[in-house]
Amino acid sequence: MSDPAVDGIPCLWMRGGSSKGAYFLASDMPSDPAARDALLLSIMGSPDPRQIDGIGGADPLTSKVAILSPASRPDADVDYLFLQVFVDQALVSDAQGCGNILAGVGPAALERGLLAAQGAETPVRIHMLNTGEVALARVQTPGGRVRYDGTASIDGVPGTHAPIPLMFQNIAGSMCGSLLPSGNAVDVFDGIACTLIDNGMPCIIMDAADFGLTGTESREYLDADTALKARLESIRLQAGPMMNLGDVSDKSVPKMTLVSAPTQGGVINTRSFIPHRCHASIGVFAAVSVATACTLPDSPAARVATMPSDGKFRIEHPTGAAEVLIDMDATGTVIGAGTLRTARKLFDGRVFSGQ
Ligand code: NQM
Repeated sequence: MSDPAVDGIPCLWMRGGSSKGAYFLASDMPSDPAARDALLLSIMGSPDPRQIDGIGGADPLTSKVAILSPASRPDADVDYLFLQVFVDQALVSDAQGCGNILAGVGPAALERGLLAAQGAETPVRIHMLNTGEVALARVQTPGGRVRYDGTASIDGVPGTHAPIPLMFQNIAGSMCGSLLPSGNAVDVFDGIACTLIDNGMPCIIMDAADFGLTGTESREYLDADTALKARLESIRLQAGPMMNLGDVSDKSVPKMTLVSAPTQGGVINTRSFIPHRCHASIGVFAAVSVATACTLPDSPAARVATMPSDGKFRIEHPTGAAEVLIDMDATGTVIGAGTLRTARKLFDGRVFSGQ
């Protein structure tokens, strides 16, 4: 392999949903995971709170990586491995997926020739290696090229872009083995009622009021509340093993999500910690997991939610709301989910590691 410090590596820098990350082909990366992770830390500039010596944006939401390869199963078009590069720790984790970076996978796979465009819209079946499930993305491809401009908007991202609808099935227990890995809709840790849930993302759902909060506090205000963060971390470390995630001290899951009554006509309001910084909005799979928690009568989420009549769950967050479509069977069990995202190609070139 050529020297990444001297020759660089082909890299697509893209916004996916409300996150931003580097998209690589697996064939351009070291095959040894330890060597790959060391390279990614160097490329992103971690560990450093400012990531000044790398391309990361000094925020967990802009320190993300997608690694693409030809599909390894017949019902998919592309394999996608998500890696979270920690900002201020020398850690790279595959212990979660990412539905926002997922939005850029279809466009990136088309740009890199992993599949061919099919008419004005190309369906892309994405095998999410972190969880083993397949998502379906629809990418606008008029004239055989990916179209990024359009009229769709998502909260947390300025302007409008081409829509990329994402559909998911069988995501319950994606990392925890089952939707409610503890076997309960509610568990109590440190006196706080918690729903431990995984419908695409391991999350712990708690009522903001149980922490003396309204749930409408700003991201900055909550991020400065070190006492709150210590309480959340205590619960997270106790709940992680019960969610079949083992010791989660070095993992970016489970996400810690405070819920409260909606204030903008949505279903529920959220402040999601991912897990140590408050999210500027909310993750895609985290929003699906919160929406699913709203359907569990005993959950802290159900206590504050206003249920929709049409399956459209508007999950409010610090910069607006994320709309999640929830498909339920006759017994009220959630069997599928979907959401609308957009993505944009920002830069295509070669990225260099340190020496
Ligand atoms: O939950 C942030 C994001 C995410 C993950 C995080 C995501 C998801 O907003 O599917 O999208 O929870 O770390 O990109």
